[in-house]
Amino acid sequence: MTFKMPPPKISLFQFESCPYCEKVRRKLKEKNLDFEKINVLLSRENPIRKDLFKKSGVLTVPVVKIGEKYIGESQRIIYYLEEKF
Ligand SMILES: N[C@@H](CCC(=O)N[C@@H](CS)C(=O)NCC(=O)O)C(=O)O
Repeated sequence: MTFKMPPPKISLFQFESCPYCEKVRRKLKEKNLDFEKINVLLSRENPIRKDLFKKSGVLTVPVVKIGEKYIGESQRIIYYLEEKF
């Protein structure tokens, strides 16, 4: 008998108009992964942006949260998605 782990919850912190975010959205769709988009504010002083920096170590978006893991930098995210899914 085999058990399948449920896929982890994926959140994408992003700007809709950001090309790096678009690259990540495309990869998530290509992998058929469900994800929620969280549009962040432009100001790095925004508490959500500050928290993202604390958790991912990256000042820019996109940042993905996969399960409890935060990953920033679009190319790192793409590599991670390629490796895990
Ligand atoms: N090297 C980064 C570049 C990401 C980037 O430049 N994101 C811009 C939006 S397109 C950003 O977060 N700008 C807001 C800021 O720098 O605070 C990546 O590939 O993820």
